[in-house]
Amino acid sequence: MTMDNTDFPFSYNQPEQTTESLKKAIVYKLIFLIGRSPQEASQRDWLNATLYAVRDLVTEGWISTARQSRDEKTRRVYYLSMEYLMGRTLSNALIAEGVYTLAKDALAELDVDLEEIIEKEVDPGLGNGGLGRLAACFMDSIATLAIPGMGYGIRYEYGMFQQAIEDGKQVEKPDAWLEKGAPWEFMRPSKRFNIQFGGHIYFEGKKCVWDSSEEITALAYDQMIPGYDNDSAATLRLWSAHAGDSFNLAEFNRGDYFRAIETRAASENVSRVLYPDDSTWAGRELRLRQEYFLVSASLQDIIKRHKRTHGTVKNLADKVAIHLNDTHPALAIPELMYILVDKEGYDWKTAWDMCRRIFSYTCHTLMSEALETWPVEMMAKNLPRHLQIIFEINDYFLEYVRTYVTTDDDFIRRVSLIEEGDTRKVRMGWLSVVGSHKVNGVAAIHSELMKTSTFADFAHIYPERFTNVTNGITPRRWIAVANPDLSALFDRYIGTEWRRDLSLLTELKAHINDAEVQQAIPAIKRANKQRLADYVKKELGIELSPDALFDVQVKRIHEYKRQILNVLHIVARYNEMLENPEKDWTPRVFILAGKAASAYYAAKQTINLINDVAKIINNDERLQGRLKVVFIPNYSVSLAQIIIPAADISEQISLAGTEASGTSNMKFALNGALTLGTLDGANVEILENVGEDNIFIFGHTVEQVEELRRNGYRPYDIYQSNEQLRRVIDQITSGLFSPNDPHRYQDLLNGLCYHDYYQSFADFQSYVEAQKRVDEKYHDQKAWTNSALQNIVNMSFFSSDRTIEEYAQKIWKIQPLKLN
Ligand code: RUG
Repeated sequence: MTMDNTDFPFSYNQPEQTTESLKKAIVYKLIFLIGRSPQEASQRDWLNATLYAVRDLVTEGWISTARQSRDEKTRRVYYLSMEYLMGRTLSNALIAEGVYTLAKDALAELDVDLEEIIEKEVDPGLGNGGLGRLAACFMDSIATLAIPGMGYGIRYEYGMFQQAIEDGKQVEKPDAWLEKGAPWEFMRPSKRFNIQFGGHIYFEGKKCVWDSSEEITALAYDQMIPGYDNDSAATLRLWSAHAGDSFNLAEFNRGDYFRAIETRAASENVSRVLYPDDSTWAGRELRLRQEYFLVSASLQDIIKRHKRTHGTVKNLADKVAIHLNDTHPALAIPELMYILVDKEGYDWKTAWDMCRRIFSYTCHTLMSEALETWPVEMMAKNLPRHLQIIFEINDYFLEYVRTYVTTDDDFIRRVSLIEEGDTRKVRMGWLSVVGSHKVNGVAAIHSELMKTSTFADFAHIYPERFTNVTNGITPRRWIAVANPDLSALFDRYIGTEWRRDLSLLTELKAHINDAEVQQAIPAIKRANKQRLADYVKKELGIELSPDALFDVQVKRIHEYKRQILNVLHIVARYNEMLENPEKDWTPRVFILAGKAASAYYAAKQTINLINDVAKIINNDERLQGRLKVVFIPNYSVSLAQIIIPAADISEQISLAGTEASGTSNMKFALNGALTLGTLDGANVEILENVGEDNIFIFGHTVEQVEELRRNGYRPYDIYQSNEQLRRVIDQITSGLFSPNDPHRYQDLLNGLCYHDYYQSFADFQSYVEAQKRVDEKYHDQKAWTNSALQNIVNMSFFSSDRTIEEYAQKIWKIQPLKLN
């Protein structure tokens, strides 16, 4: 049957929603999809019924956007990422569809509280931290801007572990997020691809044949990402591993039925669990297999879709852009070569030219421990043909370098895709640069440093390839969903369109001296602080006053992020407060949250120390409640939505040159917190946008950090000369905070006193002084409110819509759809 756009047979034309229609839809889903009557429905049943009803509102626009992009044969981008931290769907979707209030009213008529059921939704932790959350913000912007494209990832059965704190220590519990059902997703039984592993290769004349020994099926699950108020939605396709119909025939034929079944179960391990490492990686075979699983399924899907639309792969590079979110999906480069050369019969040069036009790569780090390298042997065992392709890419590349750049052996050894040594390794960062037409860093300073440090040799070979696209965050989730009171204030003064166009915030500048705005800003902050205080009271039993200054550091626990510097200052402040109890101390609450990778000893020790310090301080009556320390367990997107709007101070205190960008820094500032930070990552651009009077900058610059390293940094000298610091270290050493286990922090302290790779001691004094400036400013509430406002109104640049527009124009060369 053929049909044109007008007789699309399933066009249901969702009628304009009313409270009544939404109520009906929810009850219908409850009864006919969930199988419960309203009388016996649980909160979760109501949640799922509402999700199904709202999903219907998004679906038609989703289908028609995909159809339009197919009909118009537009160029598309495919975003490949091992991580997505999407957050809960319901509130975001209700806002995108403009039916939040309707749904609230409809449910109220059914005696159900919308906010309560929103809290019941599982927050899938399919990512570690900044990188995964960035991918989620990008999907939201891609949908809102109607950029033709989709995201690909893995549907891990177990996401990021749930963190519990027991006796001050982190304990990891499995995150079986799927057990509660996933009503937002669509299973796609027909979208399945075979993924091969292992075996060997041989040549038939010039043609290479890969005879694999293992096959797994990748099965697609789609999620709709609703665009904001545009009747459109993007797709996030997540792959799940299934044994499919494949059996180990040898075992089966030997009559070993159970072994054959066991093997099937083992092959499904590929999508079983997310690796909980952030900014570091462990060279484990299962991770390599996961990366290939994502890449192979996605590329097969892309090629199949392309052929269906265009009937050929000849114009693939004209119509397809594939973006690599870090090196994790870098195997996509040899995979495309494998498809083009071995399957489609292209000659090497044509295939390679296409490849380089198609791929682009974002680097999210400078730290060498985060750059993946895979042992050649491991790759040979799992992906023999891909290893062979990588060797061939390397031969061509090094030939190019020798011919056009230099014959210096040392240089050539440095840029080779293969690291020589006891164990030969494939350098995935190098492969990503060589196989892409554009490589970008994620903040201005980071992109510059990439060219002078990690990728200096490559910037010499391909100077035009390197560029910057500063990260951004979606105002839909980080203001509209997370901070309804601030959203309402924006609506009153600048209208509602800021949700789609954050540059409209500049219009608020004309109103910042209005008495109402001046009163509203602290009132909104106070209400958000109360909301957080209620949460802390309920979950941890700790009483917090919303009149205290809320000083917040929430992010993965990592030495380079220097939570330890925060703790050292807290103890120093504690000492000072006890020495000068009569002083007019600004009441402070230090709030920390974040997960440590399960095998990261120093990070776990840091969590323990924070909790030990909190216990002593929170119970010391001499402080009269003017100092509190809280570690909130199990940090997640939904927790961030409560914590970030409540912050007065945003701690962004990584050592200069280590945090590629940071994105929580942007969320905090947009919600009116003042940054206390180093000149690192996007803090630098936040400073440029908000002005130096509205931010607290401290610490060494990148140049000073490097100089200190060059000249031999001796933290022990600082320990000896800085009395305040010495006292803090001595107190921790003496077991003041861990009386039952006085030596608990010896390793951590030795590390600081004798190595201190991230130079916490070097920045200690400057940090303490900056904290004093914070106190002073907070005493002047009017000045504080003005600075908070300057932060809010100057955040337009940090919208992920701006970021995605830059990617679309500069890198992907993609136009938004003009939605029908
Ligand atoms: O550590 C970086 C953050 O600075 C950055 O903001 C974020 C998004 O670009 O990515 C983080 N990151 C880097 N997460 N993993 C890595 C290295 O694989």
